[in-house]
Amino acid sequence: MKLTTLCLLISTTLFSSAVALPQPKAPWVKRPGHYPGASKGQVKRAYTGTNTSTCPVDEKILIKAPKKNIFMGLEDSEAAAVTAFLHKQDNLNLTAVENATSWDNVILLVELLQPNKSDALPYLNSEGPTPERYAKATIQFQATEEPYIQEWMVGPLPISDTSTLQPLNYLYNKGTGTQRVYDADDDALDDFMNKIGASIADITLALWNGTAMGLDNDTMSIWGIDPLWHENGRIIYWSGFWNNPTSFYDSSTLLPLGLYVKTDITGRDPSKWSVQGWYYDGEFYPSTEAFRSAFYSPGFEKFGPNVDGSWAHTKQQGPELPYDEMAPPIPVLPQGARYGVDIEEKYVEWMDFSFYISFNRDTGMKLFDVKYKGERIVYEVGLQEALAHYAGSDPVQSGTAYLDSYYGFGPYAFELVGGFDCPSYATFLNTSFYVDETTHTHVNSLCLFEIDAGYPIQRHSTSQYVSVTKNTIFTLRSVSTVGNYDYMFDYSFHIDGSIQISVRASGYIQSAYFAKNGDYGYKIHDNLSGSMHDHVLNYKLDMDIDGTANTLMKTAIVPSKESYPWSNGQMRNTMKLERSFVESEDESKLMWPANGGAMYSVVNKDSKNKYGEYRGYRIMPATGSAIHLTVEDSTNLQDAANWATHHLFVTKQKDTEMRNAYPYNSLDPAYPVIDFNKFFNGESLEQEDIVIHFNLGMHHVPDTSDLPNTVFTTAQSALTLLPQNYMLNDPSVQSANQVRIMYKNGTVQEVERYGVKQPTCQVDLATTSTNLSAYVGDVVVRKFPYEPLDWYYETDSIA
Ligand SMILES: *[C@@H]1O[C@H](CO)[C@@H](O)[C@H](O)[C@H]1NC(C)=O
Ligand SMILES: *[C@@H]1O[C@H](CO)[C@@H](O)[C@H](O)[C@H]1NC(C)=O
Ligand SMILES: *[C@@H]1O[C@H](CO)[C@@H](O)[C@H](O)[C@H]1NC(C)=O
Ligand SMILES: *[C@@H]1O[C@H](CO)[C@@H](O)[C@H](O)[C@H]1NC(C)=O
Ligand SMILES: *[C@@H]1O[C@H](CO)[C@@H](O)[C@H](O)[C@H]1NC(C)=O
Ligand SMILES: *[C@@H]1O[C@H](CO)[C@@H](O)[C@H](O)[C@H]1NC(C)=O
Ligand SMILES: *[C@@H]1O[C@H](CO)[C@@H](O)[C@H](O)[C@H]1NC(C)=O
Ligand SMILES: *[C@@H]1O[C@H](CO)[C@@H](O)[C@H](O)[C@H]1NC(C)=O
Ligand SMILES: *[C@@H]1O[C@H](CO)[C@@H](O)[C@H](O)[C@H]1NC(C)=O
Ligand SMILES: *[C@@H]1O[C@H](CO)[C@@H](O)[C@H](O)[C@H]1NC(C)=O
Ligand SMILES: [Cu+2]
Repeated sequence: MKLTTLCLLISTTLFSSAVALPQPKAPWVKRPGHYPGASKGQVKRAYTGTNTSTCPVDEKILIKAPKKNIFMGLEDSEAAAVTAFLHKQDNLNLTAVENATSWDNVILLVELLQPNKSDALPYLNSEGPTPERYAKATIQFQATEEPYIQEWMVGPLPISDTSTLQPLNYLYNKGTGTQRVYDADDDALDDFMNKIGASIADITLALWNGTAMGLDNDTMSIWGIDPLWHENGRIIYWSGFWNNPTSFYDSSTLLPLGLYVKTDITGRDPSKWSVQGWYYDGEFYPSTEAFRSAFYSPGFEKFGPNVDGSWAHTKQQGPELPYDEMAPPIPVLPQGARYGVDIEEKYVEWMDFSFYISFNRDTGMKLFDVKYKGERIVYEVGLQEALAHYAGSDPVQSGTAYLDSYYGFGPYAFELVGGFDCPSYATFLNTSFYVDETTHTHVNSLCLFEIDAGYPIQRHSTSQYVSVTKNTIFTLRSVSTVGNYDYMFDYSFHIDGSIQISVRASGYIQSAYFAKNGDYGYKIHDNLSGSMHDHVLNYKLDMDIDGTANTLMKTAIVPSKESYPWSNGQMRNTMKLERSFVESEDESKLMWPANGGAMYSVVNKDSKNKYGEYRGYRIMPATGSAIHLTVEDSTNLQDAANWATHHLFVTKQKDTEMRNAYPYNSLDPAYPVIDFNKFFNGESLEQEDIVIHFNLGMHHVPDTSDLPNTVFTTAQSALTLLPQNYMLNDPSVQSANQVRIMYKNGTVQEVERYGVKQPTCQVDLATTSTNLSAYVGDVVVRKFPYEPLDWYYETDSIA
């Protein structure tokens, strides 16, 4: 399918007539080598300037989506109408967020309720009506001794006399969309922790010449585990002392001090909260008095702090690299964008691919209705949850297992930096999310771009010819900075029909104090341990290969002993293929086999190619190492993240199993609102609408190279969807951006460019680079009361 729906071409460049100039000789510029004794370096400057016309680099192709994007999210006005509707419901007893205390009921979220596949698919196939629109509202009820979160369904939209408010339960296998909240009183908790800090100020001053007691001149902070522990019916919060950064650099997670306090914060009356003990250098002290008396006893060993400094700062430092004052290579679009975008509908077409983008608070971007050559291959693909499970000798590292959709990937998908995060010529799209009765818009927070892979997709040489095909990749990218970490999410499309789904992590590690932590991390700075942890990021992948009746096929590659009619009665040690199918949910929790010894693919058994093989898409672990959570039966997580136990899973698609994780599961891990294990009830998976749930991630054992920030090189993981017997050949042969050079006895006889001309126009790089002074951050619009014209700038971060 070409860009058939093309309706408008915008060009921002002017064309002038071409003038042929004499070709200058390539000059050589003499430069000194950087190292003593190095020979004089030479830089070759090549000019190919034969055409003074300006390249149409800014040309974009605007297209119109074939259908309205029913997955995109609520319009500002819809979210405002739903918010107002909720405030009118007396039984909800809501207080406007701006006036609410921790004892008032508040709206946490108003968002589009993702339509059921059973309604969306007929619509996409033009066999059914537009699904009715509903909003999902998340409300925190806290005007009570036992606060809880409850999910509601509001609709149909637009709000009218027929719109209703109903509890939203069908998505939640706990039975109801409700979750107890055990930390509603966060301001009171801050006060409580500050009092604890004050109670041992003599010790913090003696140890580190500072305090953590809520004063402006504090030099330390106290924070700790997530999720909270539920210990014999009590709510336990372990927290640690951390030095504060001394500049704007966000280095707080690199500055642990090695002192930890255990508190019981059960219930809503802070006067009943208590200190349960202290931990320092391998010793547990059951009370503040016990800790103080040990501290003032002779022989108490005191260790130094971790102190902020340039070692923790991401600025240029150290000797300059050779030639590094020069600009590195930059890509340009010599003839404008080669993809079409419907900006309103967030619909994209590139080469033979098309897809819709959706965006939500919990998990950021998702793709729907991904088609290749006009046929749907993916109904839905997107992140479900991201786990960072730590371990350590101290209770804070040991007790930490972040489930990041609690914080949300949407709210932290900040504006991307043109020329750094994405090529400056990328198409940037905005995203929006609802928080505190406002809609925040992150401008330029998704980017779409084509780029050369840096290596060809095909080549072959003989004594007569060489043929090589360019490898151009089309990528959709977003980055979410959830606290200390920056997750970069990519969906990359390739001209061989494959799609790569990847995640990379950078930003600050969460580190540990070094004392007694050698079994849990490398020592990476004066008093610092790198705190080992597993990142496990779960994705839902709902492929539809030639319809929804699909099966997961396994082609195992196994060693074997065989005798053949021609082997003269001898057994030969060899290998062979073993084909099988994942038959039911009783056998659908899967591991990638050792030595890459099996290929899994989604096939339709009713759809064979002309050679009798099933047409399908293979699911292949790509960059990095495919992992699952190392910790077995995690004490921190209990049943909150049962999707982390294996590499991949297959389940039968159900409207009631839209998402396999719930953002507030971590509030009560033993009683999760969505328990992924309950998806497995023995149902047949043969020729059913199946869903793959796969994990990306890495075992992260930070070393000195994680300072000041982790680099994407170490922390990345990907999975590739590859056509397998899907077409009758490799479709990249369709690309005209290949060359065949015929030669004989050292003489070129023919250069076949398949009609593609080498661009010769001029690019003024000054006009193509991003104006970084125009970076803006978040744009916020109030919903209650709705004030669309009175917007303002405000950027959130997890503090
Ligand atoms: C918050 O309270 C103030 C003072 O009572 C009131 O004027 C204002 O309207 C309230 N805000 C909202 C959004 O209800
Ligand atoms: C409604 O909420 C207020 C606090 O905003 C609380 O004082 C009151 O008791 C609540 N009413 C009911 C009926 O729960
Ligand atoms: C989606 O499907 C479920 C299960 O059949 C049903 O209970 C629910 O009402 C449907 N949701 C909408 C928005 O139609
Ligand atoms: C302790 O901190 C105070 C205030 O920040 C500072 O003036 C003083 O020099 C520090 N003392 C030492 C020994 O570092
Ligand atoms: C910090 O501020 C408090 C109260 O203003 C003061 O008593 C204390 O001396 C200050 N500490 C330092 C180290 O300056
Ligand atoms: C801890 O850090 C201090 C400086 O802050 C240093 O003097 C001390 O040697 C360090 N201790 C260890 C065990 O590295
Ligand atoms: C993104 O939002 C900004 C600010 O509201 C607006 O000016 C711009 O046109 C939007 N861009 C797109 C591609 O929608
Ligand atoms: C091959 O090229 C060389 C040098 O150009 C020439 O001398 C020779 O005759 C050529 N051989 C044939 C078979 O064309
Ligand atoms: C010069 O570049 C322009 C713009 O790309 C192109 O249209 C034109 O054909 C080029 N002229 C020559 C002589 O290559
Ligand atoms: C870059 O953006 C800033 C802020 O919007 C603006 O003031 C400036 O004129 C822009 N510079 C150029 C070269 O467009
Ligand atoms: Cu990490």
